[in-house]
Amino acid sequence: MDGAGLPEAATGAEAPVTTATTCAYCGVGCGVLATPAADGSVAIKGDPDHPANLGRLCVKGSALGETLSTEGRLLAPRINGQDADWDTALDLVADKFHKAIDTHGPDSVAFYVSGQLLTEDYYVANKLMKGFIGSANIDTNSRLCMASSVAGHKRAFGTDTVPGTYEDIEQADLVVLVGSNLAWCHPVLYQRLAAAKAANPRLKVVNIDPRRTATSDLADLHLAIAPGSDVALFNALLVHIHEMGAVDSRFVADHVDGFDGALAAASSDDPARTGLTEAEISRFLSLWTAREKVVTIYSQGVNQSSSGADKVNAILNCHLATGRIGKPGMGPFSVTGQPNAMGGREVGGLANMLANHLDLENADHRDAVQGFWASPTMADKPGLKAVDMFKAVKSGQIKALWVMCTNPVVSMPDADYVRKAIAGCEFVAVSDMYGSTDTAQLAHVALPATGWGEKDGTVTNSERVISRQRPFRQPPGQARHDWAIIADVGRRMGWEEAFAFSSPAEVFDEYARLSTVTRSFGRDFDISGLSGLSVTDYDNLSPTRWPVTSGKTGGRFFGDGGFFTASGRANMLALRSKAVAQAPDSDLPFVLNTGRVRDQWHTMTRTGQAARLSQHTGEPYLEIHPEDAAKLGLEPATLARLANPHGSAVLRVKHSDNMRRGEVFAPMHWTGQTAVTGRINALVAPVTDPVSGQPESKAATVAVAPYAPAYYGFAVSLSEFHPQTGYWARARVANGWQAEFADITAPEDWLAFAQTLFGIEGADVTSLIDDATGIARVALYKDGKLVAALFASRDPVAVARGFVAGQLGTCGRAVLAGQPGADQPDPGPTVCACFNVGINTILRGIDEMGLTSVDAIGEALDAGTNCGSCRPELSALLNTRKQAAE
Ligand SMILES: Nc1nc2c(c(=O)[nH]1)N[C@H]1C(S)=C(S)[C@@H](COP(=O)(O)OP(=O)(O)OC[C@H]3O[C@@H](n4cnc5c(=O)[nH]c(N)nc54)[C@H](O)[C@@H]3O)O[C@H]1N2
Ligand SMILES: Nc1nc2c(c(=O)[nH]1)N[C@H]1C(S)=C(S)[C@@H](COP(=O)(O)OP(=O)(O)OC[C@H]3O[C@@H](n4cnc5c(=O)[nH]c(N)nc54)[C@H](O)[C@@H]3O)O[C@H]1N2
Ligand code: SF4
Ligand SMILES: [Mo]
Repeated sequence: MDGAGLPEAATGAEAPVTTATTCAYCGVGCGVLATPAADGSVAIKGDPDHPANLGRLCVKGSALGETLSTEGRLLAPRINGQDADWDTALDLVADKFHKAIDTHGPDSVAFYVSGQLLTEDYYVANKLMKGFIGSANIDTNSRLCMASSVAGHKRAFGTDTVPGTYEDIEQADLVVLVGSNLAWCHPVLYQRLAAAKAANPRLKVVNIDPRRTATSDLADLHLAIAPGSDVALFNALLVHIHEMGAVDSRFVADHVDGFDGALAAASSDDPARTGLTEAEISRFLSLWTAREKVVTIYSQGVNQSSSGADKVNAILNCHLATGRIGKPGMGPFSVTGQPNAMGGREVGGLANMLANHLDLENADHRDAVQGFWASPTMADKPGLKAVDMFKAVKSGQIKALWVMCTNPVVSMPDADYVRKAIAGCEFVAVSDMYGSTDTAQLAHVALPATGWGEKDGTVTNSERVISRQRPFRQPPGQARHDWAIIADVGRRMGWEEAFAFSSPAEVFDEYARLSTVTRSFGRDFDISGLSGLSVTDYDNLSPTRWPVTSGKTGGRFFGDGGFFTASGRANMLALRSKAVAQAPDSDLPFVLNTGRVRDQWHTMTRTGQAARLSQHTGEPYLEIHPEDAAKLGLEPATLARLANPHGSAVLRVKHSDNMRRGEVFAPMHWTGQTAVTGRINALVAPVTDPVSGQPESKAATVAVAPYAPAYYGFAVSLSEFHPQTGYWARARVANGWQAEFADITAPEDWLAFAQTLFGIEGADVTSLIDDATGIARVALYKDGKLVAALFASRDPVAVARGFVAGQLGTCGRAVLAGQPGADQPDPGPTVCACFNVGINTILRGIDEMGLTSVDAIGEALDAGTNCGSCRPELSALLNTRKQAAE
């Protein structure tokens, strides 16, 4: 293949062709209709026929077409930073793995993979490591995400089974959201829930989260629980269920073990641990027992905890005791994060699992899979889990590491340690779409992978629905599919036949046929009915819920028992809440909670490209209660420095009475590329749940202090620029780039600073610099157009960001004012990213146009009428104004 091959923008340029595919982002798994146009742009719509979304999309999904630029894409393999051909690169990978295995054994190598791989990619990676290399050192970022739910499910049900479907959420009379910010993280499910609530006045929503979030807005009851104490709350619920006679004795007698022990342990727990008042707790308990149809949705506030698996089982205990599981409108519901988090669990992507929900520790299961694979060897013990894997990389035990489709230098806890570990490893291969991620930069061999829109395969969403991701454009340069890269390495390592796959359909067929072999074990995961699909059938596969056998397709699990333990009975576990693993003390007095923002996806390699998605939150921040902030002398919009023995960060201060005192929150998205001091995982200790090995990403302990810069700055430019200051954060704007920055010493010469910052030669410069007040404003013009501008002051820069960025490429004569003229009111920071409606516009609409509902705002200003992701914020703005008026 030709290294200089230029990406083709789209296939089928003559007549627009619409491809039905699945969203690249969250585990809701929405169907997307993509229509490439002749100019290379791609129109995106929700697929009305997909059961997950029925035509809806959130803001990230609807912006997918804006993230398809080939800028920054890896277009050819790279060896030590130099372009190479595929043969040389893959020979090198195969050779390094081979040598390590020959000299040090199979456990000296490792794969660290991802819930964003397609099922076909994941299947081939797992087969190569477990069946041919003969080690189980393959772990995935799902360890950071779903491992506690997997462990909880297995302990209770015998398998990792999600019993219900999305329709249960709509049919319920009570939906309890535990550690889930559904409004921002599973927005289409949130919209389905909001619509169900509007249609059914009996439906109540409880939200259990230490923070008040956009999701709390829909809740009839928000419980600001003490971090980590969920087990105590669900134990109190189990006791209450018993006291109120709400136990389903029949279901328990027929299908459940461990009831008495679980109740005894629950009775000895202390609900005061939750930090909630008795009245709050009893409101929750009575809602639960007054309604039969209860769905409990839980996510990372449950999983990412040193008691994550226990939290999961404490929730499952209550559903098992009441038999409220696997029936319409009832059940525990672990929502998955990544588009194929569920598929990865099915193929056995975790270090302690085997393919098809079989057990690595079970010799019969191993033999069956080995026989099917006709493989020379088989891993017979669990491999290293993510945190231990990177420890083994650091200690030198792992000699060759292959990272695929994940960015651990940013997303792993103790991220600075992980960066050092990878940098010091003898051999590192990284497969990614982009070459400059914090992790790919450390690779000896960087392998260009295809991305969404190019990839071809299947994913499974939170409700067990398998959907196709279909390609609608040519891969750029020499990018190849992940399954093909892995299979090619397998062949080069000597396993020609086992990795002779030539299409994703062939991989999928082998995977489905594995079910026909293993179904004798009677596990939940069985897709034998999908074996033998022709290539056309595979291409046309419509969304299908597993199991798929000759006798059964889809449905729920466990409504009539039928658990997958040896006895066929579910287990209730005896649990007691534990003290948090990381208790704050006088040196590290704050609990640091971390999570997501509405419009960014993880390490922002894709969402960071869409200017529209950066308008909602363009900079990393620290949410802190105003009283805590006042004690520390942290004014809004100043900067705070966080530190603990693992690392440090500098973040913009955001006062918020949504926070409990003593707790702070920061988003997880920023990286060495977007805000070097915003990499929050530098501060997250590698503390894990002892059962699941999942890191406690939600409860680090930190010290917080003002970061007192000599100046604050804000700049925009048509061309990309990287501030080299103590603090900076970059984001895209419609026409170029913006950056916030600050430093502890001020430049002596602002014009020279602007010159270095922007690197633009021969511009006409207009400036306004006052050394006495510390105010500096510099604008650069070329051919009569504004190409860059800089604003600095001793206090946080008070200019209208949107206005300044909007001046780029125009004559921009008024830019130095930093504000639009009186005739053009400043819309303020974006709330609705679809129609670019700012907060000031919305507040003016409420105050001056008398808009009193979210729908009225939509009618007057369009805000919230497309994807609906901002509707919770619109409603919060209405509430603020209502409260102010009272
Ligand atoms: N916009 C956006 N959406 C996404 C993603 C994204 O990057 N961006 N990522 C996807 C992925 S992979 C995932 S895993 C999901 C995650 O989806 P969520 O789990 O909903 O998101 P998080 O923000 O990580 O955390 C959820 C909440 O847990 C709360 N929490 C913290 N500690 C506790 C506790 O001890 N108890 C309780 N009850 N709550 C606690 C936090 O305050 C937070 O509001 O989102 C998916 N969707
Ligand atoms: N502090 C803190 N840390 C967290 C979390 C938290 O809540 N708090 N959440 C954790 C959770 S739940 C998750 S899921 C992780 C996510 O963390 P990561 O997986 O590290 O985040 P992503 O940015 O999604 O990384 C995906 C990478 O794969 C690349 N990529 C995209 N598509 C493809 C493809 O098809 N093939 C290949 N080879 N590469 C591709 C992208 O460019 C990107 O570099 O973060 C975890 N870390
Ligand atoms: S809710 Fe949004 S991010 Fe999640 S799958 Fe649907 S469109 Fe994609
Ligand atoms: Mo996740």
